[in-house]
Amino acid sequence: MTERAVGRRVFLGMLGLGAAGVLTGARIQNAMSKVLGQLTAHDPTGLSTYIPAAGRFRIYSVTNSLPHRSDAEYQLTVGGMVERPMQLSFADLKALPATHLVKDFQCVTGWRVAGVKWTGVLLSDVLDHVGVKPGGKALLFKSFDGQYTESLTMTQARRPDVIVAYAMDGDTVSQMHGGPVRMYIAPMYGYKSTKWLASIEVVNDVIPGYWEVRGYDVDAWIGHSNGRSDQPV
Ligand SMILES: Nc1nc2c(c(=O)[nH]1)N[C@H]1C(S)=C(S)[C@@H](COP(=O)(O)O)O[C@H]1N2
Ligand SMILES: [Mo]
Repeated sequence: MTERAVGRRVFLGMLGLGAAGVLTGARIQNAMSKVLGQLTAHDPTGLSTYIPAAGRFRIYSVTNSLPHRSDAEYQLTVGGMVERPMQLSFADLKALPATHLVKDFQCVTGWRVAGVKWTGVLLSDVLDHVGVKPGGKALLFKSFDGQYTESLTMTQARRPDVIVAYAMDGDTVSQMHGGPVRMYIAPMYGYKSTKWLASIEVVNDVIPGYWEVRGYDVDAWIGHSNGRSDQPV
């Protein structure tokens, strides 16, 4: 495949973004060169992941860019209404018990990727690690893209299919997919799963996230929200 053909296909993939973040102008060039740089540097043969097709991920970023943190510099800040506020490095997260899930990923715009392998730390294990104070009833997630936020109730957060993910399909979570660390909230539409996760704050009430103040349901159960009837995950 020629370099030109690769670029075209990646470009077409990005056009599949829909309302959730079309890359434009100079920013396309910037994001494209990063994507292509990443492909050639780390994944010269794995191109099919990025080619738009049924059953494939689309890459979304509301900031029109792909923020970067290396594994070595990564820190997850966990604070708010907790006994022991802390910063967890990539190594700290990997030292906590690992949870493996094999589950679909479903976006509210309709695309679904079947049987994705996810590895990470149960969010409930992270919460136990820091100790939730009485009155801590919800969570606020923030991205190091500086814009994206999300929310969960404490009950939702403690489900066994909600993880702080550091690996995906047998590799680290790529920059495009929100690495080094992103959320994966299996039973809810993809917008609940914050990419480029910077912080988790325990709060006393749900604070609607980026897409939720723009009209999507706060409780984003797959098949039971947003007027859709997809098969639950
Ligand atoms: N920081 C951040 N997280 C995000 C988004 C985003 O634009 N920025 N998009 C959300 C949406 S709508 C979906 S469907 C998934 C897409 O994940 P992917 O880009 O790895 O396919 O990420 C979610 N998390
Ligand atoms: Mo989405």
